[in-house]
Amino acid sequence: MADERCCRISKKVQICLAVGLLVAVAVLAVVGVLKWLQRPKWNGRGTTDNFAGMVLERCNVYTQMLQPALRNVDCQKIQEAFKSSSISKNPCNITEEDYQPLVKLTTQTIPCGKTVLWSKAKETAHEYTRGDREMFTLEDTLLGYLADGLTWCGDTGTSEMNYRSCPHWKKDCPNNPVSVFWKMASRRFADAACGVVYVILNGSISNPFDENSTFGSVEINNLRPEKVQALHAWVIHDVGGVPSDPCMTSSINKLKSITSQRKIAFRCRHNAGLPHSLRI
Ligand code: JS2
Repeated sequence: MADERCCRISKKVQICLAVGLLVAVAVLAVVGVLKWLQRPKWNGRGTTDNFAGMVLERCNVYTQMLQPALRNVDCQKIQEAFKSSSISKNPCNITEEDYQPLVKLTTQTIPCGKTVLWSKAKETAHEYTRGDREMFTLEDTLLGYLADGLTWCGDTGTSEMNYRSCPHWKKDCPNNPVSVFWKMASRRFADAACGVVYVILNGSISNPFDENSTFGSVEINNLRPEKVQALHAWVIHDVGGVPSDPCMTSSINKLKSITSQRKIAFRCRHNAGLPHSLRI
């Protein structure tokens, strides 16, 4: 009798354990699927927090304080145009056309002889133009100032920016909002340049001129020989000095040959640290 009861109890315990196990497996499976569904869609970082607010604030600072000549620019419209460039669009199929409304609202003329390009020397270039407000890197123009350092992307089927992830140019796709923007902006910046154009290069790396860089693949090829008299390269190296003249390296000679083929005069100077003026 006691054996029978004991057997019934152990059967109940076994059934309870089996049901509990099944429930646990089901819960784990649901959690796993939810996590998989919520995983970031892309490999790049998501839209910068408060993207639209940052664009509006930067636009106001630039047009009211840094370049008051642009004080009549409509920053609200610029904010809207920037958002609309990628909102509800496939972030791997962005085109330069998507930025045309923004470009039209941020049109700006840079005087001849005031364009500063750079490659692997962003901070040095900006340190220079912060000291000489008459000279402009792309990031010193309104369009570049709005976007510098920011990330943004949307997605089809939603009117929200994607703050979780955006496409990485290599791991996901090249025609993402940020890469297309900088290629378009760099191309336009170089195309509009006139007079003597300056470029600041990094003499502390083995290859100061890289044909695959934005400078080497986009900007150098969009300088117009009929408007640009010369390209003056400044190769800036660490104060520790360099054993030989960085202007005589194969890398710089490659740049020289490209400018020569494009009928643009070329000059190279090198300096340990920032020169007091690029214009010598
Ligand atoms: C700025 C960004 C971002 O002459 C310069 C600038 O006009 C720039 O637009 O393109 C040139 C620098 O590009 P390069 O030669 O590839 O040098 P790098 O040091 O490798 O800089 C890569 C970034 C160029 C485009 N770019 N420029 N601010 O926030 C920014 N994000 C990207 N992708």
